[in-house]
Amino acid sequence: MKVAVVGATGLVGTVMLKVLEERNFPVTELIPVASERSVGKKISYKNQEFTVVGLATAIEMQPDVALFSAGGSTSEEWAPKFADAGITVIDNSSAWRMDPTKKLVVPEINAKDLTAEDKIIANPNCSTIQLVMALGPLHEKYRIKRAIISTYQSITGTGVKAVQQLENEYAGEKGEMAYPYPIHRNAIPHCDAFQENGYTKEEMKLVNETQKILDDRTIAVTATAIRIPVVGGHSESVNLEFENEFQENDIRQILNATSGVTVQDNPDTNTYPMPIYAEGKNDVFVGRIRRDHSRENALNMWIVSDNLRKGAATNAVQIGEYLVENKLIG
Ligand code: A2P
Ligand code: 11C
Repeated sequence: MKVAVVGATGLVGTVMLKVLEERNFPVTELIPVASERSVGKKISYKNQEFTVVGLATAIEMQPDVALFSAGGSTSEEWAPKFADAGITVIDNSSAWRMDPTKKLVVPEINAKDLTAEDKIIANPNCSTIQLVMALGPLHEKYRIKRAIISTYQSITGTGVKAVQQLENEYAGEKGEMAYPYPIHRNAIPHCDAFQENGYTKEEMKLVNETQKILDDRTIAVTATAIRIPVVGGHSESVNLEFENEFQENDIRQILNATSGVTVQDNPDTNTYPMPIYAEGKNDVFVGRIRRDHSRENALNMWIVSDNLRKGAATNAVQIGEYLVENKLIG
């Protein structure tokens, strides 16, 4: 496969390159793509050097697949141009996710919907991916009526500027601010822009993308998204109400049997998921699984995952793997 990585110099693009290499994706030629500022720079992949090119050159080089993570406006403008040239785009931005003509894919849940005709495939938002990894198999068995989510999100979700802000604040130095307030020693109840309805875009992504991926608009979802001074991954406190009765141990068993999910749940040994341990891993970790005694058929749990991996790069590469394995590209 000739593989283009658009945004190869960025936070997610860098992890995409790492994940392609780690998972031994069948890359015959790598095409790193970034803005005009970076054209000519060298990127190392499997101990070989590749030269960064611009978007138009990348199309001329005719890759089989292009993984995009260069922001929404780049995807909006360029993904259709790649697709028109017969290149399959796996897009990590929010540009195409809610477009009814595009598939929004978490491979463990809905990759089976993909066909060779899907030329722009959307990769969901990080906090949505880790959520549906746990909700998907439970919805299938017990039917989720309602989900209440509170997130504790890593600064890496905002980008390099936010990482720099936290580092400056640790060092007691002034610098550019990615957030309207200090993030060190703080919790900011504001991820992405506010919308007219009083919710943030991040909160509405959790609502809309979850319903689309689980293919059920009747699930009631509500969310509060919080930014915290953590680097390694996003955490989520999740309350679910099911239509059907369940046993706690069956929930653990179902989640443990789900590919890509690891249950870490033992209060006796202080075992529960945390971002410092999820960082650098591809799995979604679930713990603190317990019945919510305040309502019928209700459950609480805690979900943690590396937002740059399963929340972005790993999920995109897995979509690529599915396309290769099922001969939908190349
Ligand atoms: P560059 O490094 O040349 O600016 P991050 O998500 O970490 O902010 O990174 C964004 C990525 O998207 C970078 O690789 C960046 O390249 C790339 N990018 C930003 N704007 C464009 C653009 N207009 N065309 C192509 N790539 C872009
Ligand atoms: C965050 N979820 O942590 C965001 C980052 O729609 O892909 C990714 C934004 C997106 O702030």
